[in-house]
Amino acid sequence: MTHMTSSEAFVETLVAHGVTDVFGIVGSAYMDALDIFEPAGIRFYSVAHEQAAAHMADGYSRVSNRHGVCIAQNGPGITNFVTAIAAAYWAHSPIVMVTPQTGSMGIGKGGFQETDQMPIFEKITKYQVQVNRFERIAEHTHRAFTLAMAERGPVQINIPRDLFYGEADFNIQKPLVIERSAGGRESLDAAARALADAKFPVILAGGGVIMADGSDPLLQLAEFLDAPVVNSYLHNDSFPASHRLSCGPLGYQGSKAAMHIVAQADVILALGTRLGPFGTLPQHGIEYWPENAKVVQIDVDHRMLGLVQEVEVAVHGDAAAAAVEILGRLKNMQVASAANTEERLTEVAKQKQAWADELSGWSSSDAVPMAPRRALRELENAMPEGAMVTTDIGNVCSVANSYLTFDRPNSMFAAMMWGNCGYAFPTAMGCKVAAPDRPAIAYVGDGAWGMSLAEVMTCVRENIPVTAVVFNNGQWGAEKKNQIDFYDDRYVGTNLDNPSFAAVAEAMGASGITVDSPDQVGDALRQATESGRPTVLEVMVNDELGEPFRRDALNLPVRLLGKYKAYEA
Ligand SMILES: Cc1ncc(C[n+]2csc(CCOP(=O)(O)OP(=O)(O)O)c2C)c(N)n1
Ligand SMILES: [Mg+2]
Repeated sequence: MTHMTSSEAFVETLVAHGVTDVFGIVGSAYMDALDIFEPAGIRFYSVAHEQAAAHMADGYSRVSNRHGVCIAQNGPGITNFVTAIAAAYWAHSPIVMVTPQTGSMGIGKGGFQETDQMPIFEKITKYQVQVNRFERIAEHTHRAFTLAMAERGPVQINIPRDLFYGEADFNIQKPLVIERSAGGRESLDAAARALADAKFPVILAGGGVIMADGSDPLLQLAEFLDAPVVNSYLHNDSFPASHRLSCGPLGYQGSKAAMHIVAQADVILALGTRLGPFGTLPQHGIEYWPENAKVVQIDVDHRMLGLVQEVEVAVHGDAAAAAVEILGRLKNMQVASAANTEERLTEVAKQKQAWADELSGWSSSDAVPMAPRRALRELENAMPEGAMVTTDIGNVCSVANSYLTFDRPNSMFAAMMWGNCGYAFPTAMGCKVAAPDRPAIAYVGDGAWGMSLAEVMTCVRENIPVTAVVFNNGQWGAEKKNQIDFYDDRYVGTNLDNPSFAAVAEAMGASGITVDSPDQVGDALRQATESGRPTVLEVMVNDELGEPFRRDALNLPVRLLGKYKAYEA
């Protein structure tokens, strides 16, 4: 026990948990703690909007597997976090969100900047705690850090602002690391049995593989079985793309090779994935999910087991540890698929080649301004070594899924199932802070860029050299596609009239580059990522749009009232 103030105890707990970077906007509610961040070895990154601070914490934690921390002023500063915390929840990011609150003597009186800050985050956090006495600030903060990592998601520590003041004897605990197990013995046995008996096993590698640092065990298991590996939706970095067994991602704008291969599986090992409903929807007109295949699902969160798909075997375990255990068992078993390895590998190679050829055919337009697919192909070809790519929500960003290939984990950071426009740029900023030696590149549509561009100022001020690739097609394209397909080309709110985003970037003190022809793209990307400066690379593309997100979820309009009759399909 050491005698200190509660602000000191709070900051010392951050230090004990290895915190070196915190994202937020200054506020009087926590200024007493903020004042000693610097001598504590903590850098405070001041952003333009609190949503960006939480996205930065998200990117930071996703790339580094460390906690991301964000903080803001009570009331409006905290409510500005909501969208980003929801995104982090679905990305399983261990974020500690510190939410100073109205002072404890004023709570409930409707004073300044007061709202009940706990219910707002109830459904998008793994754990919430309100500090009830200043003497408990270190204990509660420690608990929040522990559970953010153990349950893999955002947690909230709510601190009435007066509780940053006070003196007491505090115990600053060191981090409690809770080891994950491989799963129960019987379910691991059953998993190995199912894989040993499989004639065409396919591994579906999810985000859990990356979070568990399981690349190596997965590789060994896949190679032992010679089993093709497909990535779960938006986790294109869960298995090395250049590997002979890699087939690419399932889901929206994914790889046809992956789909045709998974369709042939009699056993699917779903490793570290909840098998989200969005990731197995039909694509490219292919109903690829093999309804009769046995599914062996491994997830560290038991609530995800069997949630979306009926599964034959459910293993409640860590993806890496479970892969090791299963491989150990398989080595002592008769493996049925060993009898047809050559056939299976030939089929995998054939499907991969067919998809590569088809995609190249789709990506060969010489149009100026560019066809989006050509732009995406040029970017893919020029992608720098070790790049971290974040992707936003929009038509071009979604089509990018076919053109994002990685050989190392922790390289792709999509908006995942929250699907919010405005995710990619601040998330890339957080990635860059966590991994300054790797290029950070955000793919963003021009509509979504309007939500993001204020943070270019943050990049300049805080020296965060991120490259934003802005696909300028003059439209909120993904939604316009729905108006084209379902609403007879009635464009309401989907056309954009943009300024020069490169010029806007220059005015903010960053670099701005505009390209409109395919031969300029590679050089521009290299220039941007090698410059060491925050850069907005504005890519002028034509208005071509890929298949919509949710054709399955829209109906043709029916109008019953006479005055709306002309608005029928
Ligand atoms: C915060 C938020 N608002 C609205 C939407 C609905 N939405 C999905 S895609 C999209 C259009 C994106 O347009 P743009 O960023 O220009 O990319 P494009 O589709 O043109 O490639 C919109 C508005 C969303 N996903 N998130
Ligand atoms: Mg657009």
